[in-house]
Amino acid sequence: MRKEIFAVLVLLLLLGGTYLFKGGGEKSGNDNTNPPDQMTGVIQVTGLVEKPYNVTYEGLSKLPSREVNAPLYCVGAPGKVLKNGTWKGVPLKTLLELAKPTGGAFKVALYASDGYTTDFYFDTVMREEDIIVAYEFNGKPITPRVVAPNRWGYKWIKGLTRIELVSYDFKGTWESSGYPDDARITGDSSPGR
Ligand SMILES: Nc1nc2c(c(=O)[nH]1)N[C@H]1C(S)=C(S)[C@@H](COP(=O)(O)O)O[C@H]1N2
Ligand SMILES: [Mo]
Repeated sequence: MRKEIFAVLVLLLLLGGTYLFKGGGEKSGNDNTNPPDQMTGVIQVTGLVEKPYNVTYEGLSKLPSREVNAPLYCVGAPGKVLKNGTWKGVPLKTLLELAKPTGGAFKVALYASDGYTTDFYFDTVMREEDIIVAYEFNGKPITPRVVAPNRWGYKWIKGLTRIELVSYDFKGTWESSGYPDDARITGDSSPGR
């Protein structure tokens, strides 16, 4: 009887060992076989700053991060949640502070690889640390994008390439065509323009 228990224990240890061995390898458990493109991109932080710099998409994940739960809504289908879950990323505020703003900034202009742009008021970004540049969604890597809780999807710029502090009233793709600059979601209806 004791022998049998011993045999079972040995078997369990062997199985456990195999499992751990397989699980201990590099990148195991990450079945990211089809990574989002531009995982090797760069974000420029520039404009009214003392120390402009570039951060690679990989470098982002080494900066102080924060997790934010927020649903994504598009003005085109206001009642429908497009994406919902946990976004992990670096506060836009942190990225700006690393560049040492010189003062005189009014807007944060944001540019993407497809030519899309959006913007935030500098004040808003410095006040709301839940506005992040996310590089993970529900534990999976994504091409860095802005997550702006309680704001319409047009603020959630994807494939970010440039963050620029400017003194003037920069308006992004949707904002310049008349959509509200603050993009705040107030009810379940889209903003007029
Ligand atoms: N680069 C880029 N980012 C973008 C857009 C775009 O056209 N290009 N569209 C925005 C709009 S209007 C919405 S509603 C959301 C949609 O996000 P999704 O594609 O992840 O669903 O992305 C936003 N970010
Ligand atoms: Mo949208």
